Amino acid sequence: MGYELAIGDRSYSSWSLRGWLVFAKAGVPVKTVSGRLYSDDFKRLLAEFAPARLAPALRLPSGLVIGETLAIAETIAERHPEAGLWPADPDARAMARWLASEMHAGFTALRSHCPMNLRVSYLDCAPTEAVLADLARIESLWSMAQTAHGAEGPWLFGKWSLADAFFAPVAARIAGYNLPVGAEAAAYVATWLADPEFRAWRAEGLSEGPDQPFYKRDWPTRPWPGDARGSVVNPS
Ligand SMILES: N[C@@H](CCC(=O)N[C@@H](CS)C(=O)NCC(=O)O)C(=O)O
Repeated sequence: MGYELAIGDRSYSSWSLRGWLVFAKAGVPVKTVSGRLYSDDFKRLLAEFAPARLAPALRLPSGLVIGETLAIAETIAERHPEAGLWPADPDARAMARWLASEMHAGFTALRSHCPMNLRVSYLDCAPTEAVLADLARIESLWSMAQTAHGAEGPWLFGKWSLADAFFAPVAARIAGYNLPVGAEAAAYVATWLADPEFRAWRAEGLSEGPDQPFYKRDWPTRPWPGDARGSVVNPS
């Protein structure tokens, strides 16, 4: 038996995206089992992963079930050191753990005003002061990481790391809700929009059935800001 990961809608479940990226970026095979959020099927699916109670939930080859994305990420990093999921440099690794943890625990204004929705992009979501404050904090964390450790590539610590997994849905929100960010942050968002694994996840989510009414907003929309070939039309 290999790894089995329970996930929610690919279009809406930001934590499922993070959990799945851990495997996709590590190149570790995983069987994903998905259900649509708010459905009885989803409740039945998660019941099979009890006592974990939210998506993503991971069943290890031993049969042990693990809940919480941060624990899943740490577990796979520990079991597959060859994948280099955390930065090799100890200072960079400490900072990457900080960023992932701060994302896991915070940014509630952004998360509630702009729930991840990979099916639509809004022109203007009327961000509140609290949302703008969350964005400013995120930009300062990204800038700190990239200034200190980002010289070797477009990710937060140069090479892709678990810190990036935790911020993938944030990048998707900045794109999806047309949130105002500076040039550095916009470039990081563009990196995610062009990322092959992110694009494959998003494409699969588009065919998972009708839109979930919970995520519908009345704001004006625009096309999703990434064209079919992966280049970014308008990252901000
Ligand atoms: N702290 C959890 C959050 C997981 C979470 O909120 N998952 C959502 C989907 S994105 C869920 O399962 N919602 C179903 C529910 O609330 O019943 C983690 O890090 O994994």
